[in-house]
Amino acid sequence: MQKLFSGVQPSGNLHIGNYLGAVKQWVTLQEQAESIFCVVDLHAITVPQDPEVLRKKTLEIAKIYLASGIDPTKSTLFVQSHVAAHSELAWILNTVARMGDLDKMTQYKDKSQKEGETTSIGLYDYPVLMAADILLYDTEVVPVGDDQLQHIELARTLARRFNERFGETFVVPEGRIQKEGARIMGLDDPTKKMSKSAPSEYNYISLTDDEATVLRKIKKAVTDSGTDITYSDDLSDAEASRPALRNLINIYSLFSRKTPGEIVEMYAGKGYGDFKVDLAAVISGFLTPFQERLASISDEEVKAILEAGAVKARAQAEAKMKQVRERVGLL
Ligand code: ATP
Ligand code: LTN
Repeated sequence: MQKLFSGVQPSGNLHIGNYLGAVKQWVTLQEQAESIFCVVDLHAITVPQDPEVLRKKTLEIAKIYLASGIDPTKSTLFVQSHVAAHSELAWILNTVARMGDLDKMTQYKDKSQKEGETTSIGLYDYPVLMAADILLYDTEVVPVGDDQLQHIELARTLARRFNERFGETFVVPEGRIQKEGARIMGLDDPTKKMSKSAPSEYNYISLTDDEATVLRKIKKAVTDSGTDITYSDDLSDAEASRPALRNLINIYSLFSRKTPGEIVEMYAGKGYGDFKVDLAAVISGFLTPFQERLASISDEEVKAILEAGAVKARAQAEAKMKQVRERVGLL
């Protein structure tokens, strides 16, 4: 079986972009691969977090994995900071990574622009920690949204460089992007990806939004000029491809299993109003039962699953670290 690893940060509210771009495909992939899903709390603290909120969010993300259909009898679920090897390997990989590698990272460039001089070293080093997450477990496939591809490229570079310098130690991993859902755009700005750190709540639909909130946000979502429902694959023509509507149709399609073509047909002769009310209903049709499952999982239950996951992960990670320490020459 192929080995798979992925993770989400316990920061902000998980939105439908995170679900459609990442977690949804994990549920299918866990049937075909030996899978590890991690709540990456050490990544979250690269920007300031309130300690109480961070603890709560960490449990919430794990519950979201479970409510989405991640099965702890098939996959390993754990919290990054519970396996110390992640930090240890990140340090060793820091001595293999180069400033030139990290200076190129667009996520760092974007995020550090906002914070200027106060940007943490952790934020700069974030991709090295991510490489450590992946390389510790001989990971072959890393399913993510397309914004993470550059980080996976770094993990590949570090694996190869380490192997060349110290002998074959790490598997060179591959990123895996799902075609649809790879990039859900912001509801208030279809030129940028939906993001949980967006300044306005009208940018995203959170997985915990109730029916009324979903309807309010969808009604407020920007649309392109024009009144009829069309969908074009020609992204080179901004006018024809109508990116705002295209994004809404994609969301509709992913939650309803109807193709964009079928959706366009359903709304022939109708306007944005009908379309938006139905879209909100389709989203809530997924979210309501999802939220019921989420509410039914107790803290105790999820903590026990995470503890068992950490025990499994620690054993694998420790075996790899033994090899790494020996290769590097640590006594
Ligand atoms: P932020 O935008 O605040 O940095 P985020 O929303 O990107 O956070 P992450 O924890 O960084 O959230 O990402 C979790 C997973 O969700 C990653 O695999 C990422 O690629 C995916 N993802 C994030 N945003 C989107 C999106 N708009 N569309 C599809 N996938 C997404
Ligand atoms: N940076 C990733 C989260 C992440 C991750 C990983 C994803 C941390 N470590 C290892 C896959 C594999 C993000 O989605 N923002």
